[in-house]
Amino acid sequence: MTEVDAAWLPPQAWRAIGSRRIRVTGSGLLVDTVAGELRQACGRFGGEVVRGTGGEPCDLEMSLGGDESLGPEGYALTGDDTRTVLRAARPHGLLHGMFHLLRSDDAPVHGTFRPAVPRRMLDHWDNVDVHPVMGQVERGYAGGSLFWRAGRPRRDLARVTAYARLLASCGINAVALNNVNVHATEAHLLTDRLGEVAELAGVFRRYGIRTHLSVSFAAPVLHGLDTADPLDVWVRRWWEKTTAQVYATIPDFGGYLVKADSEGRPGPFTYGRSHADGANLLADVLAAHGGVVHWRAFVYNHRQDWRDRGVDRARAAFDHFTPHDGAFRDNVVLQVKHGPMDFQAREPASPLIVAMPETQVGVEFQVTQEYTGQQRHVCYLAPMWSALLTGTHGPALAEVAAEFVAVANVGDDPFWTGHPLAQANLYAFGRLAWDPELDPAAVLDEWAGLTFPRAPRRLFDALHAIMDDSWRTYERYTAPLGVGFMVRPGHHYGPDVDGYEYTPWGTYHHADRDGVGVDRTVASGTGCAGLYPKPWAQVYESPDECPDELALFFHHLPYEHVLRSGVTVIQHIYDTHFAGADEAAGMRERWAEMAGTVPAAKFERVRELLAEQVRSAREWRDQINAYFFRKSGVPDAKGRQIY
Ligand code: GCV
Repeated sequence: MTEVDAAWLPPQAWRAIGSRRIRVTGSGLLVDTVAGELRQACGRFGGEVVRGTGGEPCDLEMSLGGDESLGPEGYALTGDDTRTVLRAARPHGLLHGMFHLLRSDDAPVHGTFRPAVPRRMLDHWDNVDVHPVMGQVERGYAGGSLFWRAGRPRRDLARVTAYARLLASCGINAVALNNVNVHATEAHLLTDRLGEVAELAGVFRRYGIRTHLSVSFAAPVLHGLDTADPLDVWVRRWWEKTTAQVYATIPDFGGYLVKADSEGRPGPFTYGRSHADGANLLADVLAAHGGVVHWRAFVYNHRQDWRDRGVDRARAAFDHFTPHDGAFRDNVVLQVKHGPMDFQAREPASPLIVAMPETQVGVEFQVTQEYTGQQRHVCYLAPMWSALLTGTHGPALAEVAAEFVAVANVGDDPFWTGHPLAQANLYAFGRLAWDPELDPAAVLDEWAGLTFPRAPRRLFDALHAIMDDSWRTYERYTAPLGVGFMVRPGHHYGPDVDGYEYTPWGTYHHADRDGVGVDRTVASGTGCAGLYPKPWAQVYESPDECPDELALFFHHLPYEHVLRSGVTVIQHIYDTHFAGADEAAGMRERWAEMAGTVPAAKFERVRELLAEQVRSAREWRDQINAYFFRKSGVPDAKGRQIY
């Protein structure tokens, strides 16, 4: 069996902390986890762990009893070159503090640290059975599930433990185990297969991570009732009884995640009920046990007529949910994808996120790279998330989000994420969810420092050169100016400009001989621009003020329209596609120079995948350029080859 990669927690990353004399005081499961981790590190690097108070002072003191204002997960670090003191009000704070010391590699740290939001969650789209189209993990690009294989639990608890440890170290504290598309077999996880969930929850618990489950809104019907109507008394009783059993088995169970009335999933619309009715039923039932319901807002018409330009998928979630602001219980988290469409490489923020002041809103990101290279392309996503969180081209999502959620990118691949460099996206999601103000390049430094301890400086320089701007590189060679999609329907890999143009999915670019883009203005289009608060509604409405990055998301523009950059739309398309493909080739060259600086298997995997990225980027370049040259008839001002 191939050895599993240690990702960002290799033994060497523990060298500094493992050579200290450490006192750990306090008790409880998480304190034991901390002490256990430290004992292992000290066993390797010559340090020592002492438990309890009294005795000789230690050079690292970890204790409970810190200021209550630190909250359930915060911690305070003080000390000098010789002695460090870590205090927390609760054991979870000690766990986070320990990992902080690890990533700061023994440099003195001072300060108090608390997460920006109380829940930082990963959603797994893992199936129990292998789905005939979607496989073991829906939109998974890293092999099979860590939890199930071909209908049975894997019970590789050592691997799940290593995973839980990785997640805890970057600040994740909740996971949903199974796909939001809950099929027949998976519906049993809530009932007669609950034991499998309990086993996994036991592992995650040791790292301060609560376990949640995706459930089907039609679960009562799947288990014998003739309705799932949220206002039906028997339906409520069914959920009460089922949920009581869940908590009897898993006392710290997190709650339910629901995709309802979305892409064919069952939901309250079947019974003429609202999404507030549906979510509140589950919320009430869970509230009795301290649980929450994550209710997804990804509700749109996936059977629309492409001829009808009045229907706009980008408005759908806003139109469905804003009338219900204030109607959801306090333990409902409305989980909204970061953009109004579907995890494209470039979208504006979803207008819904900033339009629900009376609702707990969770922002959903996609760490799995469905539309961003499928873990065959290097695409470091932290700069994209950071821009959305801090509001580079729109409202700052971090200012309104009650929590952050992301779709996981791991599998049973020896490198966890298929592409070894995609590990950085998982790490970065956790870190930005903890602190959305972090600089993505600094997060990359942390990840690289932990992953490649004591590697030569030139490796870190190369990783920055390859990864820092890789999201923009990916954007350059794929769909231009925020128009989105242009991928192969179904699997979503590689270019197919018109692949979705005449389909019912609501994902169009409207290119014709004169121009391209979707008119979402209030003046002449779908009105989506007007759903944003000031100043963004006006900014997006005006083709002259709209950021170039979103120009074709909000406007149908003539090819000769001059962008804010001073370049025409058509020339921008040519220039960025030539540049993006060249940049991908540059990444491959830079990595080739790194032979010998990283373990051979990791080097080789990245080398192979970069070859595929270069091939794919060229294909994107040539198909997009050829398509728009043929549509517009406008030649490239620089006379480069277009087919
Ligand atoms: C889990 C997109 C993906 C689907 C996914 C869906 C969702 O449409 O292609 O695979 O389903 O989003 O987020 O529910």
